[in-house]
Amino acid sequence: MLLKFNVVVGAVAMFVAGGVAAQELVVRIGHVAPTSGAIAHLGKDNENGARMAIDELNAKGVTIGGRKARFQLMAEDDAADPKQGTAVAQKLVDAKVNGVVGHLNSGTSIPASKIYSDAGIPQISPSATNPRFTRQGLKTTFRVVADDVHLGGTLGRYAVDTVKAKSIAVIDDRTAYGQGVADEFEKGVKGKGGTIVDRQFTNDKATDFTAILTAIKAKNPDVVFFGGMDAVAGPMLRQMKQLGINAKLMGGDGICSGELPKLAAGAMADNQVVCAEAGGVEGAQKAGMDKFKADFKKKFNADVQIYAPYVYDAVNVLAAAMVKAGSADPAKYLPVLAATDGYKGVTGTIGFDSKGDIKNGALTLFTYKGGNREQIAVVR
Ligand code: ABU
Repeated sequence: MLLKFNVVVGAVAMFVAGGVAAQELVVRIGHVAPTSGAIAHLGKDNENGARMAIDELNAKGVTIGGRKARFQLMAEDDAADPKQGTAVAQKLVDAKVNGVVGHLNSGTSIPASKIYSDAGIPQISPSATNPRFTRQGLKTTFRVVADDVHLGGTLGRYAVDTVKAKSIAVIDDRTAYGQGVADEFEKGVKGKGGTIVDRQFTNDKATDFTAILTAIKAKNPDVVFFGGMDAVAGPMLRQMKQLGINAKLMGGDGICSGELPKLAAGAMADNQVVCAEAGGVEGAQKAGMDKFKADFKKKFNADVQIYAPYVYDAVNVLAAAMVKAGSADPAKYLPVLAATDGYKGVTGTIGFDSKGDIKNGALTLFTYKGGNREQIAVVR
């Protein structure tokens, strides 16, 4: 009798478990950033932004097309290397991800975008700022930050109009991002009648800048602009100090991290660095960003570096489009994603233009004092 009862209970449990499993919709979100190499601290920051969004979506409970969704993060490391970037993009496509947030770098996001596009999978970059990313005519590429035309141009005009620089030297790291943002900076300077006295280049793995900084020192610039990432800018600041170059160092979002003072190891003077994040909030929207940063610190015991909040918003924008479309099938929710407008995120209001770029993107100018990043202004 007891044996008979146990068999019946077991069958009911299996039926219930099977029923629940059949109802649940697993939604795979790919995330790609360099979590190894010189900018792994930025890659981990981005990845944690994705993890935070996914944990919250699962805790809240989201229904898509009448089925309870369980979001799954598929995090990949591209090491900021274009070849590894395309390899992990193919891996995510083969795993049938429903959407991708990434990659962190323009140099990896651009070649990977063709692979996602061929598979019809939406990709939102939270940090790749090279304009080419959204100008390839692909329907699957989106970006929740401003691009380098906006970023470099604004910094170039700021160098002449506000910093009052009379002579400016430019260095870039020859990456898609570094060279592009430096070119746009130059255009901004020249458009305001400013003078570029030297242009030098390095690479994204370099640690010795003696030759190019010695050449620049001979031109005695007020400002050195660096198109590249914080892992190179930190040692560059140290060597500027060793060579007695007292110029300001300006740069785009790639140098504008919380880690830069540590990477400069005490060689950064107060107000010496001026950089810009390719987004920003002000007024009433600041409270949401402040809360995000506090929650992030509590969850990961780490401060936001730059783009974790943009990754968080990008994941939530994908989820919102799936909910609205009633489907996580990329072909079904892609048109809804493309029509995103007025989405209220922690990084501000998100809507996409016809290219997939953020509408009315902001920039935030920062300097550093006492080793801390301090906001100068939010500009559009
Ligand atoms: N936007 C700066 C870092 C990422 C990139 O565009 O390569």
